[in-house]
Amino acid sequence: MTDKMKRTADPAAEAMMAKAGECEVGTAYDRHESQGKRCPFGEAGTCCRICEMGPCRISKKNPRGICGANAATVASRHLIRQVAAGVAAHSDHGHDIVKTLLMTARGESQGYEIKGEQRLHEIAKEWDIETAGRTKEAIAEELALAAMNEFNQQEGEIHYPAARAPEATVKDWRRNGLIPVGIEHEIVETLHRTHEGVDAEYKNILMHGLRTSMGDGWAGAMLATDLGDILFGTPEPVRSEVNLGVLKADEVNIVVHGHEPTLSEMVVAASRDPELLELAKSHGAKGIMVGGICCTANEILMRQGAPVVGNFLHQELAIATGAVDVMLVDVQCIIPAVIEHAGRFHTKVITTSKKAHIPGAEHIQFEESKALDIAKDIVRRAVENFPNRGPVDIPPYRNDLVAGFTVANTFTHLGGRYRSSFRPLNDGIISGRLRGVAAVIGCNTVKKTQDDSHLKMVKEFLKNDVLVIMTGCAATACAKAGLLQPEAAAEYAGEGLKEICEAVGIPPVLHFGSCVDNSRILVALCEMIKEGGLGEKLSDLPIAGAAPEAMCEKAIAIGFYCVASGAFVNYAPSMRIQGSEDVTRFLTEDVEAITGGKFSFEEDPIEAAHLMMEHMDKKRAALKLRPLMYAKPFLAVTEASAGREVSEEELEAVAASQAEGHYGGGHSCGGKKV
Ligand code: MSK
Repeated sequence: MTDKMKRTADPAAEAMMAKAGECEVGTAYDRHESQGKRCPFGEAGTCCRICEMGPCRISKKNPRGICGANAATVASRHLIRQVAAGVAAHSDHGHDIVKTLLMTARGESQGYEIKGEQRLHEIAKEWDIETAGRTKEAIAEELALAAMNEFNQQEGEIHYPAARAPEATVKDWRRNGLIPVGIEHEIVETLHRTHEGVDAEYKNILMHGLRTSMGDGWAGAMLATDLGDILFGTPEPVRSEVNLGVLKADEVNIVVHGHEPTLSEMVVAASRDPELLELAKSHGAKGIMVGGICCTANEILMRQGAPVVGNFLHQELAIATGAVDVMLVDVQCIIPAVIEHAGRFHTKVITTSKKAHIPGAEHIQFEESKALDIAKDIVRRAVENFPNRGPVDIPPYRNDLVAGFTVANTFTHLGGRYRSSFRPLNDGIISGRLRGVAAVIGCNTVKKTQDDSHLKMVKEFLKNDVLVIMTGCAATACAKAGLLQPEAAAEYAGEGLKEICEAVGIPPVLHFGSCVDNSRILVALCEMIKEGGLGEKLSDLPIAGAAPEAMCEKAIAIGFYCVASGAFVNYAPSMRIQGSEDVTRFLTEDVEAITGGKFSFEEDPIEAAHLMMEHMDKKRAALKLRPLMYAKPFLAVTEASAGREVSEEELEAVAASQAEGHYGGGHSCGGKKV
C-alpha cells in the first residue's frame, strides 16, 4: 500500500479510522505500514522454511535450496500447505456443526432443536438414509454419523461430488484423481508430501492441492451449510441493516465475531429473553442489540435477520465507537489487536473456543451441552457492562440489505409466479439477457483500499448484465454500499439484468451467506447444468469467480476448489507463487486442460472483471448461445454464435409459455427479438 492509497471506500470506516488509530497499536493499516517493505522471497513464495537446515532463499544466483529443491518445488509446497490450512479451517467448522447435530439428535445439547425438518428429509434421501416412520432425531443421528465419517474416511471417496455434480464432471474428476478419499486423509497427505524430502514435482504437488481443496467445498464446507440448515433452519430472504451505524447508543450492544453459528444463534435467543431484557432496562438500556462481524454475522443475518456491524477490517473500528459492551469471538479472522482497542474503552472481549484464546481476553468455554446457559451468562455480562460506557461515537452510516438467498429459494419462493426451477436463470443466460453469473467472495486486505475492489468489480458486472452472487466479507462490502437491495437493479444493472431482477423480484447481487456457504454456489451451478441448455460439465457454464481482496488461507482453498470444479477464478492480491514461472503457468494455463478451470491474478478489479467476462463470452460461444441482447461482448469470438435469428414461431411459443406462468422454454428469448 502506498501512502497515497485511500484506506477505505466506506465512509463509516473512514470516520472511525483516525479514532481507532490514536492508540499505540493503531489500526491494521498502520501496522501494515510499519511492517515496511516485505521480503521479496517471502512475497514470491521462494523462501523455504520447511526443514531445519534452512531457511533457504531461491534466486537466479541460488536456484536450489540446500536439499536441491528449486523454485517450483518450494512455491508449490508452501502453497498447498496453505490450501490444507484453509480446508482444515472450514472443515473443522463443519465438524463442529456435525457434532452439534449429533448431540441434539441424542438429546445431549441444550437450547438447540432440529428446525429444518424438511431439509433433513431431503438430505437424508441424498445419503440413502431411511426416513419413513422414523423420528427426526433418529434420522439426524444417522446422518450426523455418516457425515462424521467424511472427515476420517480412509477408503473410497467423499459423498457429495458424485451425489451432486454433473456426471461428466464427476468422470473428469475420477479420471484425474481429484475426488478426496476423506477430508483429513488429504490434509494429512499434504503435510506428508510437503515434508522435507518427499514430493518434489510441482505438478504432482499442485494436483494434490486441488484434490485436498475438494474436501473443503464438496465436504467440510458443504456439511457445515447443509447440517447448519437442518439445525437452525434454511435461510429465507430477509431484510436487515449493515454498517457501524447499526450499533445503538441507548441499547446494550453485543458484537459476535468469527465464523460458527452454534453459540451466536444461542446468543440471539438469549438476547430476547424477557428476564435479560428487564435486566437491561434496570441498567438504563432500552434493549439488547446483537450484531455480527465477519461470517458469524452472515450466519445470524441469514437465519435471524440480525444486523451486520461490519466486515473483517471493522473489528477494531467497532470497538473504537465505545459502544460495544461485549465482543464475543469464536474462531477465525479474529485479530489479537482487538484486545488493545478494548482496553481503551469498556469493551469486554470474550473468547469461547478452546482452539482460540487471546491473551488479555476473558475466556468462557463454550459447550453445546450448556449452550443456552452460557449464552445467557454472556448476555448478562454485556448488560452489566453497559453502565461502564464512556462517551460513544457511532458513525451515522448504515444501509438496508436483503440476504438469505439459497439454492432452494433464489428462483422459487421469490418468483412465486413461476415454476420451481432454475429455468428463469438458465433462460436468461440462453436468451442473452444475462451474460452469466459471477461469484465474488472473500475478505478485505490492508494491501488494498477496504471494499474498493469489491465495489468496482461488482458494479462492472452489473452494468454488463452479469448476475452476482456473494458471500462472506465481500457481501458485506457491497451491502454497505447499498448493492444488496432490489432497488439497486434500477441504478446499477444493465437492461438485461434489470429485466430479470424485476421479473423474478431479486436484487442484482444475491447474498448467499458465509464463507462455508460458497458450497451453496457449487450446488447452484450443479442445478444450472441439471436444468439444461448450458452444457454437461460445470466447466461449460458461463460463470466465473473472484476474491478481489483476498486475505487468508481459506480464500486460497476456496479458489483451489473452484478451479478444481471447472471455474475461472481471479484471485488478488496474487498468491505467493510469482517466484516460480512453472507454478504460475500451471495455475493460470495448464490446469485448464485438466479441470476446465484456471486462475488469473489480475490486481485491477475492472480489468479482472473484463477477464472474467471474456471467459463467460468464450463459454457462451462454445455453447452456441444467442448473442447478448443488450450488453457488448468482451470477446470477438462471441460473433461465432451471432446471427441466430429467432423465428416468429419461437417468439409465439415463448409468449404462450409466459402467459401460462412459465418464464419460458429451453431456448426462450423472452419475447424480445435478438
Ligand atoms: S470472514 S475468511 S475475512 S471473508 Fe468469512 Fe471475512 Fe475472509 Fe474471514
